Amino acid sequence: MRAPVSAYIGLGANLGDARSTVLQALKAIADLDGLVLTGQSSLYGSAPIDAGGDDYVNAVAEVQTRLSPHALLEQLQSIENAAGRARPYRNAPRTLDLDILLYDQLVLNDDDLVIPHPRMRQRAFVLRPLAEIAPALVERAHLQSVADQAVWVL
Ligand code: PH2
Ligand code: MG
Ligand code: MG
Repeated sequence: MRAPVSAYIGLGANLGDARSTVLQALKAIADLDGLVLTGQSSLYGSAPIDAGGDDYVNAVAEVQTRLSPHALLEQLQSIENAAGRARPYRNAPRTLDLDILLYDQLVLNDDDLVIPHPRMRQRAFVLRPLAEIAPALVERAHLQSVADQAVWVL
């Protein structure tokens, strides 16, 4: 079996009771086989970026996992689907979005999975919660470059 590695998951929701969906998703992640939830950020409110709809609730989780990146993605998608996730168009308001941000030191460019998450360094709603739980992984210059994006601790 593969040795456990650290991975970081971005959580987001802006449809329905977003705060409770994100909290439930953190529990569902913790309950997955093949990983241990080792950290979770505060919940953050954020204005939608490149998207419409209501303000988002965002958070970042840290896991130690033996799942492969694709196996982890599959588990996260099943949690999204259980939360009623629909995909009518790109960046549509969503009941739950779970994105793999980082997986150990891996750089992956598959059709269905790109790691590190390609837009994470331009998004304060990822960098702020990630910096809360893993400050060494977030460069000050990146945080400064997204300082104009509205993100607040809930
Ligand atoms: N997710 C997006 C697009 N825009 N904006 C905020 N504030 N939070 C998100 O989680 C988010 C977004 C696509 O996944
Ligand atoms: Mg996303
Ligand atoms: Mg996604």
